[in-house]
Amino acid sequence: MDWGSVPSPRSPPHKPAAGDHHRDHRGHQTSPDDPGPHQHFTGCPFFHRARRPCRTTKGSTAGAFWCQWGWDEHQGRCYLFSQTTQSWEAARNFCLAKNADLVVINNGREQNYLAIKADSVRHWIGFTDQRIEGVWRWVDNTPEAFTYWNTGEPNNLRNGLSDEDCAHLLENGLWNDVPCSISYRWICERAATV
Ligand SMILES: [Ca+2]
Ligand SMILES: [Ca+2]
Ligand SMILES: [Ca+2]
Repeated sequence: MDWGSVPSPRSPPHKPAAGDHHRDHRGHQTSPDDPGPHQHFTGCPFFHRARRPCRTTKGSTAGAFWCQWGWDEHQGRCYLFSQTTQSWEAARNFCLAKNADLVVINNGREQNYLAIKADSVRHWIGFTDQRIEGVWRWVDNTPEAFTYWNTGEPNNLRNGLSDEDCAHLLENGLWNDVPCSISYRWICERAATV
């Protein structure tokens, strides 16, 4: 990366790690899954972050977007990849509290991006058949136009206790249904700010 005439940074940018909790400059406790109220923005030089939003231009068609610190921007959407694990319901509530929701995968391009970012770790997505067995619905009621199920899934395999009613990304990026009470990482999605 070419920093041009910018002086050498005094310290490297902070990269949150699992279990890494700290307090930000306003005294708010933050965590990897809850970046807190920093006025930091992805895609900006780190020395720029605390001063004002910087804007990143994505290609020639998307215009300028930004996401709050801790979120990743892609095609005008912001994504938060959790560092901890929770049940599907708790993960969804986390996203809703961030004015977001569990990720809705609309097409192959979004699927490819998410599979790469998930880095072979299982993550909840916002797809469930809890209401009517076998009728899969996105959390935002997006029509089921794109699916990427693993071979033989969804199979609603009964593990003795409950149906498999919540979907997640497998290590290979394909989807599987499992009981919603299992604890996995998750991905939140919301619109980027233009
Ligand atoms: Ca989406
Ligand atoms: Ca099911
Ligand atoms: Ca399954």
